[in-house]
Amino acid sequence: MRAIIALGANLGNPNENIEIAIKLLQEATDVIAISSYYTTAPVGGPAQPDYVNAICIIESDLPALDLLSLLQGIEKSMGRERVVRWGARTIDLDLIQYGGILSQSVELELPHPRAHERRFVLEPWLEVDPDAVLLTHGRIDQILAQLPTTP
Ligand code: A4P
Ligand code: MG
Repeated sequence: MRAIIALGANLGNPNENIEIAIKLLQEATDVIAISSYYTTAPVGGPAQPDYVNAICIIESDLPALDLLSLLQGIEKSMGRERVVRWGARTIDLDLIQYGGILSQSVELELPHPRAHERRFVLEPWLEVDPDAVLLTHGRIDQILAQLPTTP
């Protein structure tokens, strides 16, 4: 199944952190597309540096919770500490969508519940898949066209 992974970083060397996370993903899974890196203004949380965001599309047969654990393992190995919700981070790996899975548990919500309102997710995703559809909200080119320009 195809999984959409959103990467974000705004501490240390964000570009390098995204690059390392993608390398680790490539070692563990089948990465089939990588977007450009986007510099984005922080959304929510306390005052914090700008982010670098990107999207990877991977192909995986793992059960969804195992894929989430894999992403969290990469975060952990890169020294991510969870301190403040929506606060600055060395690396964040979110599972945006995985095949046709709909999940509403706290541990794993699929599709990601905030993806539809986030330019920093939708723009890089559109770049690597112009026909992408967010299961809960429809075509992402149309969602993006309706979003306000400042996130
Ligand atoms: N979880 C549930 N569903 C998922 C999912 N689909 N993918 C649970 C990943 N995790 C999921 O995540 C908290 C819990 O969410 C996990 O234990 C997992 O079981 P976290 O990564 O520990 O915490 P977080 O990332 O601080 O919280 P959250 O709610 O994921 O934050 P967001 O919504 O990802 O926002 N601005 C810009 N410009 N760019 C960014 O990348 N990122 C955030 C983080 C805020 N502002 C940003 C950016
Ligand atoms: Mg997260």
